[in-house]
Amino acid sequence: QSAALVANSYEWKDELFGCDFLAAPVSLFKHAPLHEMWDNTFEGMKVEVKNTDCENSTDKLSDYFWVATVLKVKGYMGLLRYEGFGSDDSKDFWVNLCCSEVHPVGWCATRGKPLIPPRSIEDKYTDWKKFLVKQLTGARTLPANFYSKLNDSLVSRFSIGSLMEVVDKNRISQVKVATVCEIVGKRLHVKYYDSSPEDNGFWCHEDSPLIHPVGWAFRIGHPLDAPQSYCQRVATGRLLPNDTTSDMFYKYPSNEPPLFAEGMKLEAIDPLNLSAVCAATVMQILNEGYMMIRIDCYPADANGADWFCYHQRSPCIFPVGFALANNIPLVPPAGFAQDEFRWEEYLVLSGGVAADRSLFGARGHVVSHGFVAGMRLECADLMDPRLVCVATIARVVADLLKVHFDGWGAEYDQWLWAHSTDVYPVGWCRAVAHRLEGPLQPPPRAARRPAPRHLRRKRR
Ligand code: MLZ
Repeated sequence: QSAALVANSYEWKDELFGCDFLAAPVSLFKHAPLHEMWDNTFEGMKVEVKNTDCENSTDKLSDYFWVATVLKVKGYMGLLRYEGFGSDDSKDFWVNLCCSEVHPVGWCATRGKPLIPPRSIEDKYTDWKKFLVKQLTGARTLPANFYSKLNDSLVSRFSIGSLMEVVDKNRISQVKVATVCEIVGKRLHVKYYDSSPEDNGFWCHEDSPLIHPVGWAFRIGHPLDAPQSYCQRVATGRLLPNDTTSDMFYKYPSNEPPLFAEGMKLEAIDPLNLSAVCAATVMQILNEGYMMIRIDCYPADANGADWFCYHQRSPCIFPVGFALANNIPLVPPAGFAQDEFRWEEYLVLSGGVAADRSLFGARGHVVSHGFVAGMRLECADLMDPRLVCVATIARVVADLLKVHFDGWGAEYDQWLWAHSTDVYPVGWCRAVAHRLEGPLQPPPRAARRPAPRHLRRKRR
């Protein structure tokens, strides 16, 4: 039941103690397990937990428990203090509240496990039983079904072998038929139908807008790379047991008429470099509100291989002037210097027309996601999406987050929608047994050797 430890995975530990460590609350992540009940549930709760402050705590077989209070919650992590320590914080410790390490009060009694007071305070009271009864009267504890609810919330809609259409990481203008080969915490590891054994495929959350049901490309009019038999099958609408269907995927409103038109100019997050907001062009209108967009700074000779499908309701496209208004450096079209580029001049020069502001809806006005700069989280590195890394919110602009990977340069930063399924609360990886990448550490300083004698400077 307890999530397995993943080798070489980073563990949030001492940094959690810092008063300045601000974890994004679990309730802000609508795709995260138990988000609906998490915040305000634990603080002040009493739980039963392993007693590591006892004589034979190093003995692997020791199975002593004690009661503790959850003092603070940061992400999925809880700060615990053993009962009896009063205001003494010297033995406080953090646990991942999802990892079956904490139990409801009464759990030990039903399992015949001994409750033994911590050694450092064993002389503090003579009648520990009386003390505990007093402390526990009227106390809240973990709901008995907590871990079964947690397990339920981890069950994926997909299974190993599920067939879907996934953006081709090597040619972003097409989707490829792919199969789910692994699922960790509702993140799907998919392999393209024609991938070589060395190819690692692609990773994304099951609610990601980058994956689609069988038949999607055909319906939308989107380029597809698939075996011929697949195309024939899709054309006839015949489904096989492993085929995924529309109801299993993230859905944009699809009954709207197309809002944009070919040739319109806009600003968009570069799908190949998420740290950049770029001048872009609508290249083609597809069905159900989808369209192909090209980032204007890409080199000119790609023959459409660099077009990328965005939905007209995507939170990653913006009206002309959005970057400037929000103090985000805009990457201009190829051939323009960043500090010289002006949309007005460029539109006149190129005869282009800016997509009207009204097409982007109320974007940038309603901000109700709750994220603020400085919050810590875990985030998929979408340039290498099998990696989930420790990260910090560097900026919030309306419903966009600029996520910074701790220790890495700003060129690795990612602009993400605040409701992106690629961000997770602190402790998520451990909770679902996904590997977590730690901060990039500066390389150890080269051991200082004394300079050769003839190069040593003379003392004055
Ligand atoms: N090999 C890659 C991995 C970078 C991962 C960064 N994650 C924040 C590189 O060095 O570019």
